[in-house]
Formats: sequence, C-alpha cells, structure tokens
Amino acid sequence: MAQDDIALIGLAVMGQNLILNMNDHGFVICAFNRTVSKVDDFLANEAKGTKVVGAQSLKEMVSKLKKPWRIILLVKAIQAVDDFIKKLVPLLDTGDIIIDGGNSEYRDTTRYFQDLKAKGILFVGSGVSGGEDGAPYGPSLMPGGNKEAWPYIKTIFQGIAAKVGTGEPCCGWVEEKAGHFVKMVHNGIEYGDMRLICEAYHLMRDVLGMEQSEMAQAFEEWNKMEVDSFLTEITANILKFQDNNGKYLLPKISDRAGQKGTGNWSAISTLEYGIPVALIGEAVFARCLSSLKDERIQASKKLMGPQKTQFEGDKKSFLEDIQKALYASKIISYAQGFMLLRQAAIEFGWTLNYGGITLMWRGSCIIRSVFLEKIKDAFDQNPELQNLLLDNFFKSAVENCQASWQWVVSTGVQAGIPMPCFTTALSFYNGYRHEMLPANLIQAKQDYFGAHTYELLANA
Ligand code: 2AM
Repeated sequence: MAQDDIALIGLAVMGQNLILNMNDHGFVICAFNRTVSKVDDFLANEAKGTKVVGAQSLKEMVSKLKKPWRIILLVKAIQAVDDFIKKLVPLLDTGDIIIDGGNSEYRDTTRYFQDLKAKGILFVGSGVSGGEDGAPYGPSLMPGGNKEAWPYIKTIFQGIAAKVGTGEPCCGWVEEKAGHFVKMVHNGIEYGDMRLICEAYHLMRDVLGMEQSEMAQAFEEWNKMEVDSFLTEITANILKFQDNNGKYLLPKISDRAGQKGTGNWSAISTLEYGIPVALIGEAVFARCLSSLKDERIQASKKLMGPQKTQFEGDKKSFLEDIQKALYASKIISYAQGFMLLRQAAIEFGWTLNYGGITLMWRGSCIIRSVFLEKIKDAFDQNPELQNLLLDNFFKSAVENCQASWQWVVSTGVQAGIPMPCFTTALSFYNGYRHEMLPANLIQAKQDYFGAHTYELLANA
C-alpha cells in the first residue's frame, strides 16, 4: 500500500542522518541509493528498528509513496542530480515534487526549476546546513523553488529543522529559486568567519606569544561575549585537544587549507554582480595562499619581514583589542554578505525576507551564533535596511570597536602578520563611510587616455 510520506535518494552520511531525523519526527520514509546494496545495509544497521523502508528501484520507490509524491535528492551535485531527475521524470505525474537538498549551484537550481515546471513537476532547491551532526538532530533548511510545493513539504521541513528561541524552526520558504543562493552566501560567510578566527589566533600566537592553553581560555571567554558562536566554541575545543602522547594536536596539523565549491562561488558572484564582498574573497585567497606550501617554504628562507620583537604593550588589553577587531570585522562580513543577497534579489526580482534568512542560519548551521539574533532584529525593525552598518545597533558596535580594530591592524602589520580579512574589513568600513573617494582620479585618467568622459559633481 502507498503509505510512505517521502522518499530520500542518496545514502551517504548526510542522507542517512536526515532519514533518521524524519523517522524520529514520525514520518515514514522510503530510502533509495544508486548502489542499491547500500539500501539493505542501511536498513539492517543504522535504520534497524525504525519505520524506514527501502526500495530496490525508483519504480518501486515511487509506488510506496502517498500522493503527491515527495522525493528528496541528497546526491552529488550536477551529474548525479541531472541523472536522477532524468530517470524520475517519466515516472512522475503533474504536481509531484522533487527536492534537491544537495550542494547544487544556484544556476542549476534555476535550470531544474524551469525544465520541471514545463513538465508540471514542482521543483524545490533547498540549502541544507548543519553538517553530519545537524542532519540527525535538526539541520538548518533553506528551501526555495516552486512555491506550490511548500504546503506539501512545510510540515516535514519545519518539523525536522533545528529550533531556536521559543521553538521557531530554522526553516522558512525562501523566495523563488533562491534556496541554493542563500546557502552559497552562508558558506561564503562561513569561510570569512573561519578565516577571521585564524587571524585572531595568529596574532595571539605570534604577537602575544600566548601558549595554546591560554589561547583556548581566551576563546572560551570570548564565547561568552559578542563573538559567541559555534566556530568560537569549537576553536577553544580544538586548541585544548591533545593527542595520545599528551601533545597538542593543532601545531601538528598541516597549514595547507583546501577550498571546495560554495565558498568560491560566493566570491565569483560578488565579482559578477559588482558587489564589494571583499572579505569572502580574501578568505578564499588566504586558503589559496596556504595551499602553496612548497613555495612558501622556499620563500620563508629568502624573504625577510620586520625584525621580530617582544610585544611591549599591555597583553591583556591587546587581547581585548583582538576580540573587538574580530567582532567589528565579522559585522563587516555579514553586512557584505547581505549586500550580495540584496543585489541578487534586484538581479533576479526576488523578494527576500532577510530576517527570515537570518533565522534559518540562527540554529544548527556552521555560522550559528547569538549575533544573528541582532541581525534578525535589525531586519525585522527595518526590512528595507540598505546596509547592516546603517542599523543603530551595528553602527554603535563598530564605532565602539574602531580604535581597537585600528590598533590591532597596525600592530599586526608592523609585526609582519598577514591579516587579509581584518584589514579588508577595516578598509571597507573606511571606504563605505567616505562621501568622497579618490575614484575621481580614475575617471579623469580613463578620460585622459581613452576619452571615456566623466561626470561632474552637482556642486562643481
Ligand atoms: P553511491 O552510493 O552509489 O556512490 C553521495 O556521494 C551520494 O551521491 C551517494 O548516495 C552516491 O551514490 C551518490 N552519487 C554520486 N555520484 C552519483 C551518480 N553519478 N549517479 C547517481 N548517484 C550518485
């Protein structure tokens, strides 16, 4: 009998955990996977004792579903999603729903949405965040696509999503097709947050000469302050962690960072839409530079920086300054991220609910933090807010940090510490608050060598 609520295709860890989460919330799920033997393994192990059922073919899978059929894909982006959609289409009827919960690029989401709309099938592209741990206990879900599908998936999605405050789900409908765009910006911001914390760690380690336990303690303290976040919390835990030999693990880990798709996509979009989201860009470039390990080893033997000196100021007070520089830079990063969302909304004619997006990021996902509550308040108070920095709370917060931020950047520069994200954040702030920038000289030069002409100021 067709009684299953929803099917999920893709039994990697994320898919399995999402299924178990749905099962815990009382939904009956049918599991399927390209390598069908994984279905049996899953039923015999992780899903043993649950109501989860499996299917040996897509035909069998859909035959078990209640109408309209709801099918979640959690498979590798592009090829696997394309393949499954192609196989599913002949089996589905008008009004059935395909949800892509993988890491698809937002343009692919638009393509699927349009192709399937023409066939009467409702497509939803949903960002899913929270990592492998978030999936079983409550991920952050960012669904967008064909809105006709929302009434049929809302209960499941909001049921399984992480909850914050008085039980508000970290999941709401994102305007047409924007689900994966919102997830992409989230991942870009995550790159920025990770890098900002690295810069704070670098300054603590190499300017203040702090021991690993002292740094762990500092991050623990900070986690009770404005920069309280999941990433701050895990930084303290990572700094404290010792291996089996009783030695700190972190200094033994290679400093070559990789960079997967979505962080880079955010940076590419900022150039494409001409929005100065420089902090995410710098976070991506910092990873690229880190990956040039062999070159850096050679360069480190040849290229001299400033003479290494003992920090002579008040260490405790400089540590507070670093915390403030981190906080201010983080505000800039989020302000830039929302600038990108705003521009995409203009480009694509979306009406984005920025407060709602912030709520989706508030629990479970990697950038979750108390600070997002303040961003939500800002957009709830003024949904038309042009820039986060113009909100009174954030304006004062940045102003209060400004002197510390400048001091940290100048001290770090003098000590030869690379801080691309701290510095770009400060430069952005200084650029954004200037009525008159030196771009008049660019315009004049372009006209000088290329007869581009220029515009005169109204009061000229
Ligand atoms: P598999 O177990 O058969 O490899 C994450 O990799 C998920 O995507 C897995 O469920 C994996 O199935 C699936 N996947 C990866 N590439 C695929 C493809 N080309 N076609 C279908 N499924 C694929």
